[in-house]
Amino acid sequence: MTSRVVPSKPATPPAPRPTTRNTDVKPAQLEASPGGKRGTAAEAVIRTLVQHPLFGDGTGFHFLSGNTGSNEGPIWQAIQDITGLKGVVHGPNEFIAACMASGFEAMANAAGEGVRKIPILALHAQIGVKYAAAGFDFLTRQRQPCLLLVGDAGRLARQYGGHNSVPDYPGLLGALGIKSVHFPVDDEDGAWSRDPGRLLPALKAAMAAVMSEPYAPVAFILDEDMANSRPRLTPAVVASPPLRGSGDDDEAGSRLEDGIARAATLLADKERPMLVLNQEVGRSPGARAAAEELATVIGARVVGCYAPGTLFDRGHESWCGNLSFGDANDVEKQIAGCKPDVVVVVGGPFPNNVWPNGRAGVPEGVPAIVISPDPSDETRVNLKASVFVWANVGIALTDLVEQVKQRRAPARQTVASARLKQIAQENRASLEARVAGYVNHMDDIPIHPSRIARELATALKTRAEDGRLRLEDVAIFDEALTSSAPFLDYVEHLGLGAIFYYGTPGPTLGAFGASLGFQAANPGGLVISLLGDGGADFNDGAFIAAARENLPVKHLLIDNGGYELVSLNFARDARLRGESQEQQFEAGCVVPLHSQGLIHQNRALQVGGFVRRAAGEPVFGSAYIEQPEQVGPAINAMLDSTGPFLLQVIAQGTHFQPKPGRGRGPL
Ligand SMILES: Cc1ncc(C[n+]2csc(CCOP(=O)(O)OP(=O)(O)O)c2C)c(N)n1
Repeated sequence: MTSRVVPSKPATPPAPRPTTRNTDVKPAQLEASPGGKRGTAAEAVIRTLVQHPLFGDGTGFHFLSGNTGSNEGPIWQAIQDITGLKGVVHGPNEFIAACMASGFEAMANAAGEGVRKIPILALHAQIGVKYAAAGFDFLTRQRQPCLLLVGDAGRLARQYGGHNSVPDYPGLLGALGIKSVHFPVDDEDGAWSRDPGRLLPALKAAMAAVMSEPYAPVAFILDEDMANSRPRLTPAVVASPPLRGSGDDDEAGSRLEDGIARAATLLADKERPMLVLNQEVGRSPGARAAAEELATVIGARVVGCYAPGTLFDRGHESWCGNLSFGDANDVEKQIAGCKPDVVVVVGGPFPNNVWPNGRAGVPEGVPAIVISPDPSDETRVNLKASVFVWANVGIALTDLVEQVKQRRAPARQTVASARLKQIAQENRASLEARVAGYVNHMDDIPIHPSRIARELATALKTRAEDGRLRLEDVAIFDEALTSSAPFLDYVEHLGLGAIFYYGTPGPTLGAFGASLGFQAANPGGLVISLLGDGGADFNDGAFIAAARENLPVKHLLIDNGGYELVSLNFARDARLRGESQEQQFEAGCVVPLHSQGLIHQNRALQVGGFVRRAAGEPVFGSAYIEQPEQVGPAINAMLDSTGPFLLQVIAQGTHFQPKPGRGRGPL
């Protein structure tokens, strides 16, 4: 394929720019004073947090990001004094900081041992929370525990009658999916209690909320003047709550037992069960192993819903991939296409975990079992659960497998095993067919995403085979959107299932920040961030964080010169209007969403601007390529680099690439 709009094409691959570790970037380590320095209320808050094992290691944070405004001087002062900034990764803005926190949580709690580390975001009430709102979408959509530590102008602002410029601040947070606890405490009668003795109980309440299932971000909002007061409080010790379903509440225990018994009975004689997994599986102890065993025992088709993490063995015979979201009834259509006779929804409802679109997802007449720690999931999105199991999904699934085994006739296992073989064969055949289709595009100019995907997967496989890396140490954050499909296909095709392959939870374009959070949670790991040029437009600030903090993420930018996904949506709208194929294509080519113009940002040059002060050398490795034969060498240079790296590949849009004679010509 050729295009008139491809700019200059260097004949030989450009030499990659230097890739050195910027070890001299950080200033000398600040001295930590774990006991505090100034006796402020803010110090009591920070000391209470860092001594809790979910938030810190006693001296510093596991991960704290954010960005300050005018109202939390005492909080940042306390962070610096007490921790010496240990665990702090400064967010260049609140949006990026929120995405980083999301990535950190996803990676830090992915080992199947449950929630081990909770990130903290320190923000400014007036503006910071608003700037972070798009990043909160990552956190709330994935039901991630994250503590927001918000500094508020408080009394000062109220004196001017301009409290946060939002009349209902808790309501604003609530609408964004965030519960909040405030200090001073807003008493029932509308008075503000400023009793310092109530500060740490309020903090404890926020910590308990963020540590408890169902997980979600929780804000603790502290007025500046209170943070700055000196009540000389002793830091509080806060207990971690038990998982839902593991406590010693007899009534809850027998309700759980009853629910599991009914679910097991329903499953025992089904022919075509389907398992829909959500992200709760990833962060619940034992849930993944139990889900895999359940799938084997009942011969289920397994799909991921809002489940971007590696929450299931992608090499398992039952694995059918992630559901896709586009039209409102997509999930329903895909599930109906499998003709299930029962659907088990694990860890949250669908099609949308947080803001339901009102569609049940499970086709009419098919019984559904919903397992979730969130009681509102029983009826969310109009899903009428035949059985609802209210518990941590690891606890529930582990019990459920045992109960199904006890209830089921032995001959059923033979049937289930045969069905699994058939599911695996079907999936393998369609994967092979897709890969065969990619082969035709290997030499395309502009470069086809499948060429990049094949080179990347091959390079990782080669390095794993010759011992240069362990696949278990590799994470891919995939926000390549319309360029994404071949990446996961090649990872599966080449048997690289051990890679932590994380599809974006969307719709926020936050991969840059989230991948930095991955790296912060796994400093020795190899993190590859796949993203588009549209995504890059929103995330420039993450380059700053990567360079300053020396977070050596490999950013692989697939630059198709347009907003293909948005264009696809425009084409869909044309289809819904009843327009012809030709008209749908024209609708998708709308400029500038699909510009493919001659002038664009050479981001490889851009990140070359991050230099060591002493020598003026770039600290951010980079390369910019346009030719298919450059892809392999550039990917190797990227993987060989020790610091942050940006590889920008000028690629084709797979749906709306301007064809010769149509679309935009040279400017
Ligand atoms: C923060 C944010 N703003 C706007 C959007 C709307 N949006 C969805 S996809 C998209 C374009 C993405 O373009 P690109 O990353 O190049 O991927 P492509 O669609 O070309 O595959 C935009 C702007 C969004 N998801 N997130």
